[in-house]
Amino acid sequence: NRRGPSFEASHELATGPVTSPPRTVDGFVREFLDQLNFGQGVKLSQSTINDQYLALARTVRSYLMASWLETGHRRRKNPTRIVGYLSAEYLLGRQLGNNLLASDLQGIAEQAMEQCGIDMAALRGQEVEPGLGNGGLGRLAACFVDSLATMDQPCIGYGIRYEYGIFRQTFVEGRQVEEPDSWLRLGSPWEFPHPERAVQVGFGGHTETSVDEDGTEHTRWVPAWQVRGVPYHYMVPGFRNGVVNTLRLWSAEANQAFDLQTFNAGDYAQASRAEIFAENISKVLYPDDSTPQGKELRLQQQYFFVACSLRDFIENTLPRDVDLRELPQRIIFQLNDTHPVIAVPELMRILVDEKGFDWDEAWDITQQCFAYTCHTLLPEALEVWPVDLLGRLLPRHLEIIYRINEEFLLEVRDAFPGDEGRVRRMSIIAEQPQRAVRMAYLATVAGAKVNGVAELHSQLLRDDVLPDFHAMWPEKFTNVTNGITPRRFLYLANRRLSDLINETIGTGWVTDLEQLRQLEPYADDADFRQRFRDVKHANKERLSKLLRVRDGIELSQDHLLDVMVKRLHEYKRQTLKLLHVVSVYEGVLSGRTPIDQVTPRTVLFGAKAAPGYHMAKEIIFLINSVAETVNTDPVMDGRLQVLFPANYNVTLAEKVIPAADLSEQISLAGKEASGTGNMKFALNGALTIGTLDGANVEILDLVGEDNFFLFGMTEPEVEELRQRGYVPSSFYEADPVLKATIDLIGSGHFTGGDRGAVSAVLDNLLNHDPFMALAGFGSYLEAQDRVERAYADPEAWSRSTILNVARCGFFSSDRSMRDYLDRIWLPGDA
Ligand code: T68
Repeated sequence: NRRGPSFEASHELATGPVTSPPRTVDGFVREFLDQLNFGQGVKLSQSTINDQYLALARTVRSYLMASWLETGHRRRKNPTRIVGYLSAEYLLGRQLGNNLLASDLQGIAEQAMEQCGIDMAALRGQEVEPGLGNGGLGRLAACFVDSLATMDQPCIGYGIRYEYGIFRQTFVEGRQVEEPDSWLRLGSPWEFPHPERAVQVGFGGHTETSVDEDGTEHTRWVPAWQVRGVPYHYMVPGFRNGVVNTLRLWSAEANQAFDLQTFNAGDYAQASRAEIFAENISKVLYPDDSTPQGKELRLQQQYFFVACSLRDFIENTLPRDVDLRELPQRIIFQLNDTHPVIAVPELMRILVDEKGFDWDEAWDITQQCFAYTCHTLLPEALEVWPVDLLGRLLPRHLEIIYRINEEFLLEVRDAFPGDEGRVRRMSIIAEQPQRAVRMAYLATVAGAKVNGVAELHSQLLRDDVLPDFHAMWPEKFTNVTNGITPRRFLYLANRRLSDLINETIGTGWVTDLEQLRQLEPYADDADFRQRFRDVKHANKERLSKLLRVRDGIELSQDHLLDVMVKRLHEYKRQTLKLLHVVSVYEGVLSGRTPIDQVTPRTVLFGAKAAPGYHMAKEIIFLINSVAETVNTDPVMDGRLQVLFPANYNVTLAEKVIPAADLSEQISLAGKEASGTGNMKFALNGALTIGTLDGANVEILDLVGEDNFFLFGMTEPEVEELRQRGYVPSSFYEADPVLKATIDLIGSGHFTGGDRGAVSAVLDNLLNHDPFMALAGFGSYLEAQDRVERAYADPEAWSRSTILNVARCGFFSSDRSMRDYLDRIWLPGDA
């Protein structure tokens, strides 16, 4: 007779609540050893660091599991409108630390590892971050899902499980070399594959139309080929609230791994062609940031993940008994830029072709189910798909887009009779330079709401990018200023500052960041200022240790740490920062500046360039060249250091940002939609040197002019200069410091005498300078002088940094989520 519960009892156990392991050190150790023994199949004594990391991750998972299941159960019982966040990118960062923080297991886990004789820091270091995004847009998505879980708002994050994320950047002789990011190679303990929930996605083929007895037309899409979308689920835990939401990322697989007949006949390559073809779809993240690729594979990725997501929601998540007329009461799909916009014709296709709705009713439903966020202002960054490509890959969707456009243009003609120019301007189909679908227009027409990501950006969106649409539907347009999660970017990244804050005002700020206001009076408390400086100093020490091991770089801890980390883009103006560096060096070299008047400063760059972005790669080479010369020239007496650690990513950001003194946010006004790095720095007690661009405007508003180094033209001034005719060389001629700076670069001083090696960047600056770096140089240098004067007074500087922290609560992504809920997702519920 077997012991243990009877069948009924065990069945009852299986359907009862799932229980977590005991929240004790012993309980944790037991679970960890179980995971090691039964999950990894090793004993502790023989286990590798990777075994231990995987077991630790699975242990943390076990503690979160009950909450995850319970959250799912609760959501199913209580039907509300949920958020379907559709994003081609999620730049998650490492999961272990975040999940320990969310589940409040840090202390227990540390002790448990100690009991097992394991160095927890080494295990943390073993995790490879899932770099499933390029930059700001992908990181924003990760912050948003974190906030929604913390606010107990139902959300499914939908995206792509790229097998290779953003490339790993290395430098070879100062030039960027890209290596594949095989983040899954050592196992990925945070994901749950669900092949049994796979869905089919069609591509290509043709459409067939039939007419039924009462004369109604029915169209059917007959795809030429299909792939399987397999969902992988990730936990998105809220901060210590028992909530765990789900991120559902899709992986593409072939329906038939290989053709056995062909394989048996000996043609192995041919036999697995279908598999390779299908799996290519989710193979790799496109490494372009803020510029669209326009490649067929990219469109395949986009359609693949939205088709999977809509199918998943409608067939597998929505209860069977819900009438699809009620779809808008159950879901709002937020379109994270135009990448998922093909979801609009896909939903129309499902409703009309598959579910038998008539067009008008389907369109009415669809328009309530989508909202669109735009993340750019660069006209060249607005995605368009040539109709021939789209028609070949998704013939039915193209027909649907044509019909949407036809009916939309009727509406335009109705609203603006006789204005054919306007009709042409607003058409979803561009005629020049080739017939193409303007995805931003499609999103604007279909979306219930359209939002920009900072006040200035939303205004420019209304006035410059989509003015005709704004004239037609002013109430559609709104703003939601971006935010960042205080859990990862303050609590986790800056433990020392968090401890100081907790001790001073309590821990309420973690989920209510405006509470940081209570720190304001402490700006005038000398003791507090000293402790604040101690924190900064300790963070610099931590960064210094990391860079020594990671990059073999030495960071001087008594320097002003001046940081510019973000994707490399001309509009962000890394070259302007570099011109400043070279001007300081040139000043000493030429004897204009006595060396003892140079503020000891370390300038730290972090930036990846899109592999195909030639100018950006040249700028990287120039930064590395300048760094090598300046760092080793004895004339500088070690007072100016330029560091450029390779492969800037979320993991490095978490170490760099808390150590920074100065945050460089120097894009040309009207180009950076928002920026979110700017918020992270301010919240960690760095002061900003910046232009009136993106969210800088709002940071300045909140922290006050005395606590922000403002410089440069406003957006209208930029436009005015462009109208007048911008001649960059006239600035070069008129400013002797600028001239000497550029001449020094041009002389080949930084490139071993090779002038050709820098000519592309210099020619571009002197003859085109599309982002007006030369026009900005004078006021930028003047602002840097103000920085140095301010830094010379540590007490006043500390006061400003404390006020920055105290006044930046607004930039919590929890507040962004509140705004989305109030203005877009659940308006009228408030
Ligand atoms: C960024 N955009 C904005 N795009 O540049 C930044 N683009 O100002 C803003 O703060 C951030 O979005 C969040 O709103 C991007 O990051 C991309 O990454 C991207 C990726 C693929 C194609 C186009």
